Amino acid sequence: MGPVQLADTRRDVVLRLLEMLREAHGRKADLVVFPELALTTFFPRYWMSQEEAQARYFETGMPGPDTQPLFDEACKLGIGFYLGYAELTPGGQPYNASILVDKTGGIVGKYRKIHLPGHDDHKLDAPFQHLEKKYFNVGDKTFGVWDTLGARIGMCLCNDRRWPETWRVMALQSAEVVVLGYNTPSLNIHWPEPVHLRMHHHLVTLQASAYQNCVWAAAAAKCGSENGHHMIGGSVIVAPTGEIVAQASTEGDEVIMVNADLSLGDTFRKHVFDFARHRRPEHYALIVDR
Ligand code: ING
Repeated sequence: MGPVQLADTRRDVVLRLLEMLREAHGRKADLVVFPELALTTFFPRYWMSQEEAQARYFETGMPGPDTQPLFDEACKLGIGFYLGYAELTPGGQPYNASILVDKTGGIVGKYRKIHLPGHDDHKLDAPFQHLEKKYFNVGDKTFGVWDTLGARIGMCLCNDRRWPETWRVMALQSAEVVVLGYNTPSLNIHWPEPVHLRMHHHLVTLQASAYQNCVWAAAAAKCGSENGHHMIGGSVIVAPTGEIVAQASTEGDEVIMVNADLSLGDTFRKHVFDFARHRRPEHYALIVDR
């Protein structure tokens, strides 16, 4: 998905999401993966008060008036979707959240981002901020897997994909597919990182994680330049073999698709990564204890 500018309304964005949903349906897709924080610009790049952020960029209801058309169309077309958005709970708690919606337009799963990158202070000399630690709580439940749309589907969000624990917790729940959205700035504000490394780390992470956990991975970027702030593209679908089977080539609204054979993960689960036979959790305590 291409950029969302500060001036773009949720209505503008939902019209774009509807277009992509219809194109995916036309290509016989069962599930569409939209990006993280898909309804607005990536606002954690800006310093503002919690109150202002919540008033401008958070959803107090899902579906809400602006997103209801997406649920209605999905139900009419008989197609499910993953959507990332900023959630403000009825109790006033803010999360970077995602939902899994089935072919009846019902929300079957909810996830709240666990690995929040960046900082919570105002970095005055930085070209932009990355304030997820300021605007969001850490997710309140672990990575989940849901039986829907004919598969066991796990969800995560953006930075979560960089942490091996994310994938293993879902694989230990027998996930067959992991879906995620992301917003990844091209520029690293902490050290002079060559731009090509952003894409390399994004892809190598997904390829290794899909292979090591015997899952299909589908990652959807919000990318391109948002009010002059560029984010990498590279939306991709990776097979359990670790091979990239589809990758976006633009930084605009673009649908990539694969007819995923879920049994492709079986041989890896039966042999190389037969967790029951080969894993030795008695030696892994440091991962949880530290
Ligand atoms: N964005 C980035 C991501 O994990 C980041 C932040 C980029 C962290 C590169 C480390 C390296 O893709 C979000 N929203 O998590």
